Amino acid sequence: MQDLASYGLKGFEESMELNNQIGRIIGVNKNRYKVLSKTGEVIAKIKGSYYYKNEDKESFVTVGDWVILSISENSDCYVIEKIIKRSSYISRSVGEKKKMEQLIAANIDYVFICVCVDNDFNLNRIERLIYSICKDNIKLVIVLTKTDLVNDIEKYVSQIKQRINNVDVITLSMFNNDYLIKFNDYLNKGITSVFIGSSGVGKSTLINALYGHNIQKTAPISVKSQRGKHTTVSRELVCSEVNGCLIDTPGIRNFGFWNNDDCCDTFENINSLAKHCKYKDCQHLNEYCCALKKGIADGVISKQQFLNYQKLEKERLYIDDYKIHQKNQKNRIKKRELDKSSKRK
Ligand SMILES: Nc1nc2c(ncn2[C@@H]2O[C@H](COP(=O)(O)OP(=O)(O)OP(=O)(O)O)[C@@H](O)[C@H]2O)c(=O)[nH]1
Ligand SMILES: [Mg+2]
Ligand SMILES: [Zn+2]
Repeated sequence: MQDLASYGLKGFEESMELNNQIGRIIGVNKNRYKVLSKTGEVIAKIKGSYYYKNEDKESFVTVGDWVILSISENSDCYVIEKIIKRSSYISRSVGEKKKMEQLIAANIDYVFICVCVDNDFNLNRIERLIYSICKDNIKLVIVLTKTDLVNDIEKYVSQIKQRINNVDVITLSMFNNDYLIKFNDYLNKGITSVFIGSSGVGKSTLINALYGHNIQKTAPISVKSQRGKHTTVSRELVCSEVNGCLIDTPGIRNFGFWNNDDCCDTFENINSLAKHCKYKDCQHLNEYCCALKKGIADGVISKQQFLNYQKLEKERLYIDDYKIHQKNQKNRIKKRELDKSSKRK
């Protein structure tokens, strides 16, 4: 029997039918899901009617989801009947023309943003990740990996602290024995964490160490490109008694914005300064008495941060418009179908 509390199950009190069970998605492979239920690991599919009603099939169920499974007595296939309301989740946008939300992980407490101190280190990208991920119920922590490759790690930490508000930074090298202790303040039984970052930064190596066994494949980075080889190809959740549930993800370098919560204060300094612009609708371009332009000239905010802010705000507005457009389009199609069927009657 599996102890689902150590897999992060908290106070679930919904009544279930006799032949149903609760389980957590621990792996996704196309439309088959690896689920951990109290009797062990099983493979399940989503209930047909549920599946066909939803258009964004790939983003439908994700690692970390809690689900209700039905167990048929005369077949060995388990069916996902329902997804239990998520306490939190992170997602990104994928696709070029037709944008879609891709869920990355659900019911998580921590996101560890892993950044390697070599050519992976880029403040704009770290800021983008934070801005795109920040959510009410999730704590974000930056993990600077492979510190053995540089002599002046504090330089990297202070650059982050200068640019990003209120963020914890962990620095570590797998060649230094103290790195596991650095997670003591965060990880515990029943806590769920997801590790994201570019390929080759050492996510799987770290997860193996926190888990206590080599469960995730790792590989050296390519000598030619100095980048990772995308060794991890799917998202997977493993559970350790001491460090809770750990979700490994494939390397993601570009993280497209989809949504964040109002709690997001990534650009708090810029937003509060912008309130002092003379014009309410100031675009911070060449307007008279623009507080942001003055802020840059006076060195109160950095030009790089301002440019990154503009880029991300543009992307956010585009995605917001896109979502409204998509919703209207769906409503129009629905209405047309309803009209057609009422004419037939
Ligand atoms: N120098 C150094 N190398 C490390 C450290 N941690 C991991 N590595 C090496 O970095 C390489 C890539 O590590 P992985 O754990 O596979 O990286 P990953 O982030 O999981 O990569 P993907 O699965 O492709 O996303 C491996 O050869 C590791 O041995 C470290 O602290 N220092
Ligand atoms: Mg990996
Ligand atoms: Zn302005």
